[in-house]
This record gives sequence, structure tokens and C-alpha cells, in this order.
Amino acid sequence: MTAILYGNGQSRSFRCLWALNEANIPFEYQGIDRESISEAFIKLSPHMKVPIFTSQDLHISESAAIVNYAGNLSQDRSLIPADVAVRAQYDDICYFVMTELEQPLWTIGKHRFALPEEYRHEVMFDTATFEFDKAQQALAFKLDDGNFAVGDTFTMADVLLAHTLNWAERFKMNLEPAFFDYRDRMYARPACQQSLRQIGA
Ligand SMILES: N[C@@H](CCC(=O)N[C@@H](CS)C(=O)NCC(=O)O)C(=O)O
Repeated sequence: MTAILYGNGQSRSFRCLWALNEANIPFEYQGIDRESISEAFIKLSPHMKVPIFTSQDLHISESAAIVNYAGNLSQDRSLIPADVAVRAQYDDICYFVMTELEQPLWTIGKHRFALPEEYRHEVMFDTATFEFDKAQQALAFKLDDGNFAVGDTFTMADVLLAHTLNWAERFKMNLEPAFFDYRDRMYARPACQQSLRQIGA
């Protein structure tokens, strides 16, 4: 049975698309948008969210879990560090991206377009911008020379981080120039470019 990634454009599912391509894992990509949500998809995703990844009995609905699954399955053992101490740094960056860096962005997204209109409040934007700027400062402290998220090679933490910084740019956040450079270098990778072509970007 073919593995399937259900996703939508440059949303969080893009991390998974990029990671699966980076890991060279065979899968089919199915684009989902509000108009194309079917009963079959709602069975897979009762909250009607993407990403969803299915492969035989496996069902994963968290983008970071799909990214790590791809890294673990890959023959390229450098995508997820094996050394315990380096792995701890890898986890540190991954959890930071998921809990600190992306949350203000998602707050802005929810209050701009994702929540039902009666629950959207513009007053949230200032707070979210303040939180994002604080997270950016923490990120600058975490990254050594800024070449890669962890150590001196590309890992799946770079997929999570570069995608989230790209999201920040798309939301017109005030990004540090060094983070633009980092995002550009990561997005130049062939697997990322291939993923962008797959979503027609
Ligand atoms: N925690 C999930 C978040 C998934 C999520 O919220 N996806 C958004 C797109 S980025 C979505 O499908 N939103 C549709 C909605 O909120 O109705 C993950 O990172 O995988």
C-alpha cells in the first residue's frame, strides 16, 4: 500500500513533504483544500487539519512527528543525530520551534483566517508579535554560527526551523537578516525545491 501525505501548500504539511523528499522515501502527495474535503478525509482527520500521513497501519497527524519518522526511516543516518548529547540539542531546537517560535505565528494565522469569524480578535496581533520577537532573540542565542540548526550538518531540525522562518516571512514579521540568509540556504536544497514544485509554488 502506498504511503500518502495529505497536505496543503506551504502550510505545516510542507515540512513533511520536504522531509519525505529529503529522506528519499516513496510516497504519494494529495493536496487538500477546504473545497476538496471529502468524507474519506474527515475519517482520517476529524479536525479537518493537515498534515496527515498514512502508510499501512500507520497514521501520523503531527508535522514534527512525520518529519522525524521520515528522518528515522531514511538511509541517510545524518538526518537525525545518533549521539545522545547532539540528539538532545536536536530535540531542544525541534521543541523550541514547535512550542515557542511557531505559536505566535499560528496565533496570528488563527485570528486572521483560521478561526470562525466571531472568534477572531485583532487585539491578539500585538501580543503575538511581541512573543515572536522574544522567540527570535532566543533563537539567535541557541544557534551557534547559524549555518545549521544543530552542529555542522543538515538535519531534520533544519526543515522545521527553515519552514517556520519562511512562514514568518510570509506573515511579514520583522525577521533578523541572518535568519533570511539561513532560510535561503536551506530552501536552495534540491529536496526543498522539488517540494515547492510539487505544490506548484
Ligand atoms: N499541530 C499540528 C497543527 C496542524 C494544523 O493546525 N494545520 C493547519 C494548517 S498549518 C490546518 O490544517 N488548519 C486548518 C484549520 O485550522 O481549520 C501540526 O503541526 O501538524
